[in-house]
Amino acid sequence: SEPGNVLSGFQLSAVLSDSAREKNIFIHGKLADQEAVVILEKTPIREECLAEIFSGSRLTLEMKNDIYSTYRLQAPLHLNEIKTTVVCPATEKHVKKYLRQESFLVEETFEDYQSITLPYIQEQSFSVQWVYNILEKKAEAERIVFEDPDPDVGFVLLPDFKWDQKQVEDLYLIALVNKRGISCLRDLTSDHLEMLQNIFHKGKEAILQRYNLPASKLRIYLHYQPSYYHLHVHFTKLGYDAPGCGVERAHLLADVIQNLQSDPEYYKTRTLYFPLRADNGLLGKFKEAGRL
Ligand code: M7G
Repeated sequence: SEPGNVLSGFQLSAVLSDSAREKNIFIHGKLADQEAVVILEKTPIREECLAEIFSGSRLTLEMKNDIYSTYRLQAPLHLNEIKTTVVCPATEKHVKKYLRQESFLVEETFEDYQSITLPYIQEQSFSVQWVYNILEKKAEAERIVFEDPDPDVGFVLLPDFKWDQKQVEDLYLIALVNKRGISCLRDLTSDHLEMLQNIFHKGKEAILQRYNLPASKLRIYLHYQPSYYHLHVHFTKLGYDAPGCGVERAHLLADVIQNLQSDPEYYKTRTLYFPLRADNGLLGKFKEAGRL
């Protein structure tokens, strides 16, 4: 827990996006003279808290008409928390990542990947220091749900920071591979099948043990393009619309495994499609190359 209130000196410069339906707001500003992105999000109402909400709240009638009435309910403080994520110091890219923007679908052949995408991501991608911190137990060590320490096929499974772990309805974990230097889907060949199958099987098993959620309730996938180029797999609860789990970016791990089984070089020969947001630098590179 953080001493004091690090956000009390926050100076707002812009709202990047917000959603009344998702009950969140992404803001850009300054914290002690450093650029910062702050995400505020109201959390789901948990069934096991209902009794406490009903008995321990103050209720103010707003209107009553026939059989209809609406109230303002002041829930006990600890049930009225706002999940808050802070990125500080934030780079220009972080600010852009959270800015609401129009998207465009890119068609990337393997040649495009080598000549356009790879040079761009080698120069421009987010630091993966946070991943190394987790793998080296320098951060979030107490949050680890499962670990296979094998240096080649092993991984660390832990809650994604989008998940507050309060309810299984919006379960979201990530598996980070121990092995360094595998940046994304494009790097995968049949040499990595053992690692992928290991994540698939042991990840499902660990989630069943810890959360009592069977594989039939899980969506297990990789993103292409990811935001962070150290190979990782997303595990989310089926039916929960996790941000960014849209069909255009998600590749089911089960399909990835089968594709590599039928063609060891699958991801080095296929055209892959993915959306990029309007001011993404990579989109500019595709335009410059006349590929858009
Ligand atoms: P991605 O597909 O590279 O990018 O997934 P996306 O954020 O555009 O989906 C990276 C995943 O790692 C995301 O689901 C993030 O929420 C999560 N994540 C990012 N960071 C910086 C952290 C972190 O520091 N800790 C944890 N536990 N998860 C993170």
